[in-house]
Amino acid sequence: MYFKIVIVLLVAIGFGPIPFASAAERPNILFIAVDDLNDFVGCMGGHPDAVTPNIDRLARRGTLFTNAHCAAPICGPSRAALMIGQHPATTGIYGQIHDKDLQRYIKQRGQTAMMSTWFADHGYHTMCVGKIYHQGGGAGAFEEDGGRMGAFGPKPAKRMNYDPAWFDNKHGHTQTDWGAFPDRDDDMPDYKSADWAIQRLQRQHDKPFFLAVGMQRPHVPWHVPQKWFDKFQRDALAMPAYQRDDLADVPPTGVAVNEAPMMPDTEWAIANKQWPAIIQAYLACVMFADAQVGRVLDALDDSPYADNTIIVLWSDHGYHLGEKNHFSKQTLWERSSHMPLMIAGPNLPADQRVAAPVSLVDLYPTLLEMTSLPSPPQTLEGHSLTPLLRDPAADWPHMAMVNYGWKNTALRDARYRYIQYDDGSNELYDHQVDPNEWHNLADDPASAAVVERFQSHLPKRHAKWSQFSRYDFNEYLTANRENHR
Ligand SMILES: [Ca+2]
Ligand SMILES: [Ca+2]
Repeated sequence: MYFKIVIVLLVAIGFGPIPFASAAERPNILFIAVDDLNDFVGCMGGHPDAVTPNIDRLARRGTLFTNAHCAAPICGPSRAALMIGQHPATTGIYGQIHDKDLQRYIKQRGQTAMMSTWFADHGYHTMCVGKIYHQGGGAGAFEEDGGRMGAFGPKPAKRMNYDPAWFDNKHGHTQTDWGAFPDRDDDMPDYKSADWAIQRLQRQHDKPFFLAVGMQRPHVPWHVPQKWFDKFQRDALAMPAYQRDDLADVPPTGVAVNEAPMMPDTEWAIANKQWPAIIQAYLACVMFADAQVGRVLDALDDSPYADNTIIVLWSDHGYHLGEKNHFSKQTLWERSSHMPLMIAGPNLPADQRVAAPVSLVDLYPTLLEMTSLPSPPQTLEGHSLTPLLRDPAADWPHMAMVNYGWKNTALRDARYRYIQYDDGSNELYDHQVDPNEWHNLADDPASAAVVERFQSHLPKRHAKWSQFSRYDFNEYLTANRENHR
């Protein structure tokens, strides 16, 4: 009794745990996704020439997770894992999944609530625009859905830099292209998505809201208006770290699994003198997306909800821009899984950085705790981030896990990245001395104890590939492997 009174007093004078919402005054949630955004963000330091003033100010407003990872290094399974709160190794959703198929999966499985529907079932008004699930609003997973506003378009009549060498018999053409297009920002889907979100922020809401805004740049094609290209001097840009013989110490299965045949590779970009142009285009798209995020943040600040809204910003995975002879996500390496994650909101400390290894699957339990909502019927595999929001140095015994296809897994702790493929071959990188993952230590006898420790954290069970998740993606990984035999 006496102890309780002391705690209450401490909280009242501001020394206690962060007081998360009581049921009566639940905060709103502004949930911002930026597609294919890696750490080329000012506050993350992934590229010295990146310009992202709006995302940077959001980071200063709250907590930036500097070692955050997706659950899968491609759009569909990453987003499904986040919204179900379970890893692909549990759900079997390893490949792309159409929104309607995700709904079918949920229905067939039963006893499972996606995050957006769970919030709607518990008193929230849920709204979505742009890309949140793989194709947008999750086929009815939000009460109001503004759609994707034209998805990755508009596109020029003729591709600007596409090379037919990327044509893949099985998958056809890639979206990959770059260059200044169209003329005006307000022709861009993300500009229209921001408009849609701004209109919702200007409304009177009589229930707490969950507003999800999914920006679609910097996903390919890297087209934005000329003015964004003009912010970067192409020939003065820093080039990502690249070592020509880097893959020599990667097991053959790793070389195969981590290949994206529909994309240019670094050797192509060098031979065709396109690498600086690609970097410029990606940075231009990032800066454009940042500007649209800024418009939404400004609208929140001008609204009655400025002081009672949790803001979360995340990307669905990272992106290689030439590192390891690779452009795209679709690898188990650090570049593909490391992405921005930041959380700001009422009663939360500002200007914090957390270096603990965290995952996008941690968001579901985090937001439930911050809003005092009950747990959904399924077991959430993530861990609430609130201890780290309260104290960035809090004990965090968890690793971040990435699944890419059946039984291919990466694990990240504060220092190392461990990768193991379905045939048992593996990679180990020490980020303390090797941030570019150039030196595979897996076969080094001195690393045996570290490898063993990571192996004890691998999933005990790998769910079989779900019939609802595109299996041609598995065939694609298998075909890659055949090519390397
Ligand atoms: Ca993506
Ligand atoms: Ca290497």
